[in-house]
Amino acid sequence: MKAMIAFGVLALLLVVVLASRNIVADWDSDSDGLPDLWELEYFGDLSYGADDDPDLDDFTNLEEYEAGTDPTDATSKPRPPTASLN
Ligand SMILES: [Ca+2]
Ligand SMILES: [Ca+2]
Repeated sequence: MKAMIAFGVLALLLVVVLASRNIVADWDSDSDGLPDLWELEYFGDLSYGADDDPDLDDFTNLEEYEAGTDPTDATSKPRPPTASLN
């Protein structure tokens, strides 16, 4: 019986930890559409916004975030839309 309770508590703790990790990963304290962790990883602070383009590659931070490219490296940018022949 004790083992089952211990297992239940452990399972509950695991769920809480996993849920909080997701919340932390998506946390956007300045509400600019860019998760804080992403901004801190690339810029070291939260000073840039979603529409800024600090590496001047013509893609906004939001576009780079969604594409998974480096917003501080002009050679790392989302794939340009392919031209379609009509
Ligand atoms: Ca950019
Ligand atoms: Ca870039």
